[in-house]
Amino acid sequence: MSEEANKNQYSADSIQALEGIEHVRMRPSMYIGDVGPRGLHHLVYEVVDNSIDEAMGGHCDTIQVTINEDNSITVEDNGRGIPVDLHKKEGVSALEVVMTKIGAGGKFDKDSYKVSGGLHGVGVSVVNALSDHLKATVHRDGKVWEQEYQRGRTLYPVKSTGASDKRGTVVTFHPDAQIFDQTIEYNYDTLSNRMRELAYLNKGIRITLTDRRQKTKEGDFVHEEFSSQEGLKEFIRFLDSNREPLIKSVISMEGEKNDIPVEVAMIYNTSYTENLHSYVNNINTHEGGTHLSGFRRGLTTTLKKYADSSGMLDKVKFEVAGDDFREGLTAIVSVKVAEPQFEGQTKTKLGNREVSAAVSQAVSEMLTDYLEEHPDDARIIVQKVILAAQARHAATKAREMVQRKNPMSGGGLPGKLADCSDQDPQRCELFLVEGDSAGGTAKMGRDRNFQAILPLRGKILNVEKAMQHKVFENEEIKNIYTALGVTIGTEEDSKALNLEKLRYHKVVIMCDADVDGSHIETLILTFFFRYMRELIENGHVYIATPPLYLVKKGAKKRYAWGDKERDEISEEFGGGVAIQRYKGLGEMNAEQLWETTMNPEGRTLRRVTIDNATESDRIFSMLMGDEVPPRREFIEKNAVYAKIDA
Ligand code: 0RA
Repeated sequence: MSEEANKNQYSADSIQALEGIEHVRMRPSMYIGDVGPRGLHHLVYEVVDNSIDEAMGGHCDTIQVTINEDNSITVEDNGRGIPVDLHKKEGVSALEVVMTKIGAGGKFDKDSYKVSGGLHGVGVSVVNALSDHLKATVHRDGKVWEQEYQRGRTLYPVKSTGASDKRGTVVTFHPDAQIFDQTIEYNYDTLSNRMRELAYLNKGIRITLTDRRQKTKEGDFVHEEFSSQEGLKEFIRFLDSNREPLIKSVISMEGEKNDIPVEVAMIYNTSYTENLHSYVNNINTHEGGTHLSGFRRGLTTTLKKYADSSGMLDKVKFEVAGDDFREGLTAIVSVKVAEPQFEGQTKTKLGNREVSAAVSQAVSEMLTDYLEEHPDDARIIVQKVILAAQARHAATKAREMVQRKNPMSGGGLPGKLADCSDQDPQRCELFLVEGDSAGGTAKMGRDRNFQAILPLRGKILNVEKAMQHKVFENEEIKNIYTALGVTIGTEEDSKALNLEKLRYHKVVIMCDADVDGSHIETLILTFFFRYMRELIENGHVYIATPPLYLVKKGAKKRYAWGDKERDEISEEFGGGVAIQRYKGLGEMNAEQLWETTMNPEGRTLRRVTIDNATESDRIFSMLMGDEVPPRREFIEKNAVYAKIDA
């Protein structure tokens, strides 16, 4: 191509590219979900996914992720390097096309096996458009090539800057504060959890994470390395590290059915909770979908067939149903789908019909073999299933009690509930308050138009260690169901929560700001997590944050939520202040509680989110399980809050 033609072509295409970039910058949420912390971290996943693809194609084995001092991120791999030669159709370097053409990423490399890609699979050009600066460096064919960009626009054509004996791609980007106006600060734990997860999901790849903003006691940068030889098998052991296994080893399989790669790993433990995690193209499908229903079906039919033929069900008088096969089960299903259709509220539910049968068949084959080869384990599993069925029948009775007492079915509201007068759930708030005395203060301090109070007595039941029927028989828990107006069981799913008649759209947990309070808060959260997860997923659950101190000098008074704030106020007041430390809600009078914690004008409510269900599950099983030492350490670090968005 002559230089002139090249130029013309370049300008025509570059106009299109700019339109794409402008669109991304105008509507970033369409591409990355949101512009809060979630979207911010999504940028990293998007870039890492490209390297994962390269690794899955067998071209690289190491991906290094670095959080730099200025919150820019560097992702480096030792793959083939993004091609830098002329892209015939576009008339510029292929590197430039990948980096600037919105939508080019996925279609670029047709021949290679390409199924990964971020949640929206949008490609690195979107990251570029949303970064105030990005630099791409490619080591390829003995040379180093680079190009830099500002808000998605090239700063200069791709150039070679010297020789190189390496291979690979390095991308460094700095998120644009004009787009991410809440924060551009990366959270180490969030990235660490995701990199660990990716290492388990893609065995054999080494992923390192370095935080150049933080140093360890030894003076090194905070750093972790993740790699897994056994993949999902190891992931299961990690997830269940705080639970007691019921069978000796993790059951696992890996294969391809109807061109769909399927990987499954599972184990039974002695707990009563079902713990299923599913992934499509490395994306956690929180809302499940066809792969998960395929797994359930395969599991149920295979176990049922085995149980029937073994004669173990002969003397069982009650019906054994689907749910019973999953009590104490921890499982991961991971599939790769070429054109995934994501549905559901958060677009994390797989819709592709063909996947269901593929997973179901894979699970049946895997499990049939396992049961035949491990008759002892098979017996233990079937026994557990029978016990679960028995408990479920007891629970059904207890649950019917919960439902009968529901206000909509005429049973009346709990006596301890101080309800609000407004009838519109959208405006109404329910405060769950620890103890009768704080409950009394809250009743006096609230705005009774839209705020209701439900005092809970002392420590509520630890649902992590209780069988289902015990949970439904528990007074405090029954009160929560009744007050909220939610019922259990829909046509589709006997365990699903029915939120149609939810009476309050904000459910606020209000506990003392001390160790006991945080324990109670964790117990309540555990209950919501295990029994009312939809309530959390729909954004209805909040945590109140009462102040820790009252700083006073003469007529001046201010509340403080931390030591630093306390000292700052004290300094502002010129010293000589009186400081009151609030040990509990009960020490505040009604007016103070209103002012600081309940009044929508000045309070801080933290919405509880499940941004990582896998990690939340592990944490709840640790916090509430049998093993005391890790729990103590964890509560002391107060990291429960790490799972909660401000
Ligand atoms: C397409 C073709 C080739 C490499 C890549 C894509 C590639 C992309 C990324 C993104 C991050 N790291 C990457 N590494 C490689 C190379 C084709 C060839 O060399 O024949």
